[in-house]
Amino acid sequence: MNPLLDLSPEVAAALADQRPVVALESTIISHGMPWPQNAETALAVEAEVRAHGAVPATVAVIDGRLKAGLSREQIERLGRSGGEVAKVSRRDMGLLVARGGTGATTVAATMIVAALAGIRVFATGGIGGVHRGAETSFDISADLQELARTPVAVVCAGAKSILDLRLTLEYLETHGVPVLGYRTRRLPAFFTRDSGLDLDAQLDEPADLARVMKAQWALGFTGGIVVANPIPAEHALPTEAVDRAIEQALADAQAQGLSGKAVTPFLLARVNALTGGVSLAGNIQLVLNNARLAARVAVAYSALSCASACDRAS
Ligand code: PSU
Ligand code: MN
Repeated sequence: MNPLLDLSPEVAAALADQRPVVALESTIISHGMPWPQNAETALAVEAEVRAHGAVPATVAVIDGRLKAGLSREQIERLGRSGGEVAKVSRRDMGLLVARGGTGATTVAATMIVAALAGIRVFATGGIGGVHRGAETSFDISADLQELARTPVAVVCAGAKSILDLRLTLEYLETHGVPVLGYRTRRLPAFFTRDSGLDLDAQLDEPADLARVMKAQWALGFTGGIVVANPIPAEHALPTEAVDRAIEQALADAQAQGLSGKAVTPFLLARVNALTGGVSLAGNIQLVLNNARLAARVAVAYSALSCASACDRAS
């Protein structure tokens, strides 16, 4: 075990017994949603994971320590601090640990901690990606590079179309990251079920997803997998309303001349503000939906791993 990493007792016990565990990120708490819905959602997501047979491990950096499994107080601290707490991706981790600081982990940093802990499944809302205009800004989320190198399956509702979703898929293809549609052949676009972009693979059962994970890592590949799980139809938002808010948010970001790690949190907050309660409700529902699927995938993956360990033993 990495000496910088602390597992909560519940997560440690589950991993020791090879029971299913699902990692959860914390930038979605600090930068993805407003207080108090952010902390309420994080706790509801943990409950959803438990209700479907897995142990939740919410990840953050607290006082210079990597944490897999947070207390309610720690989740509320991240929720209340909102955008004031550091947003931690791969390049920020060493610095924060050295300073003994506290921060919320992005998809990339959460994958790193999950892999250190031995957790193979991770649920979130949306991943980062290639930003629109990346050909001049070079703004490509470190989440994509992490997916290329770290062996964790990330269950998400695709990505928000604040990004260039077509280029995001191209980038993932170049880096050998499978994007598996759960009961869909199209990349979902977070608030909406269909970005119009085709995927190569549709898988209809958690066990099918677990078998791909197992095969991928049995091949010796070190990278991750994207599981794209569309927002439930009854919670999807009207495409036009989302598109309008996103165009406005992008224009506002450009007017402010933002760059670097500030871009995504600004766009997320702006889209939330422009679409109001409707998008927040959809956002909460899609995260719960991803937590549910991730728990089922973790259960199926544990069963497979146990079965093959038992094969070897006999
Ligand atoms: N997209 C969302 N909600 C989020 C994020 C992205 O719809 O909360 C967060 C995730 O933590 C993701 C991060 O890993 O933003 C990506 O930031 P950047 O684009 O700066 O890599
Ligand atoms: Mn960026």
